Amino acid sequence: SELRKRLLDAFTNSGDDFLSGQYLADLIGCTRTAVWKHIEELRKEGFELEAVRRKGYRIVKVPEKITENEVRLGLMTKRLGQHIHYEESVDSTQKIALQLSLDGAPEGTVVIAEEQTNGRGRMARTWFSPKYTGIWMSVILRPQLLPHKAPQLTLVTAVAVVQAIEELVSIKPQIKWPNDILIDGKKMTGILTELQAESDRINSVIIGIGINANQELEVYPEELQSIATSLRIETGKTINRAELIKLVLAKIEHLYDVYLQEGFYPIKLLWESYAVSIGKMITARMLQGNLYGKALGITDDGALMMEDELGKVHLVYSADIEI
Ligand code: BTX
Repeated sequence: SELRKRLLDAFTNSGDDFLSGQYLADLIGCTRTAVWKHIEELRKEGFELEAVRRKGYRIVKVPEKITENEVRLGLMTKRLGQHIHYEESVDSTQKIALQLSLDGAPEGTVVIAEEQTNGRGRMARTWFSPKYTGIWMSVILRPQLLPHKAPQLTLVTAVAVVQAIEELVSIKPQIKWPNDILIDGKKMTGILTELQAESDRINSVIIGIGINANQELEVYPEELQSIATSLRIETGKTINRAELIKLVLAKIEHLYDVYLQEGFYPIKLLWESYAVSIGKMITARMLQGNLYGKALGITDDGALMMEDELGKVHLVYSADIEI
């Protein structure tokens, strides 16, 4: 906001000096309570502020940002991430990536933002994407595949993200069909695949990945606190987001190549090895209604196979799963 900007400008100009609440209130034309609220907001964004009675506030640490050079240095890919668009704040990286793809951006173009004000989930849901703490990115792929295969790329991506996390922090997350990555049943990553296609060919697939990296539990809105988690919450450590981005891009590129050359089968095996629901009784919530049954596995197309109580096997292509 405009007030926040002026507050930060004031701190920029004050260097190591403390600024009192009253001084700040006069400067930006609001109450001291409002100043205090803005300070709390800055803390949630990762700023560390020292507060001393009768002196006021000063900034002792600014949040870490993802820099272009940091991502470029040591990036081990040939295509993914060769073109990266960085944004401080966007409504949704998916929207920017879609526009870039319509403008002819090459395969592998990536959009990364520090914050999304209108991050998107599936089925018009929202994805909470607070500033400086997560990985909010969209990757443009242009596979020569029939459009109905595009959902498989969600599963390719899910395996890639899990492998990257395993390698970086030695935790083994689980995948919940089709697109959730969980730690101990809590959602740590969401993947959204959006397709631009004609009837028989894909123009682009835009893969949106949202990874909760460095959030503390308090920053989540109340309704998410019981269902969401971050790598920081799980490991107690601050994650270097640029490192994780590089790893994720490298793993996606590798698995995407395997997929293009050998088909879905090798991906399916990997995916099943991380899947949390296989063999369990689950409820699939779909537009047509709910289905209760045992999750058997996924088909070679990436659909979920479920056996109902009468022993009949159903294929589920789009649903929310409850375990
Ligand atoms: P989804 O529809 O499976 O999940 C959305 C649901 O997850 C929400 O309704 C809410 O309950 C919960 N949720 C929202 N935010 C979070 C969060 N930060 N952590 C855990 N749970 C949450 C999942 O959709 C797909 C999300 C993709 C997000 C990426 S970020 C980069 C790209 N740009 C964009 O706008 N979306 C994608």
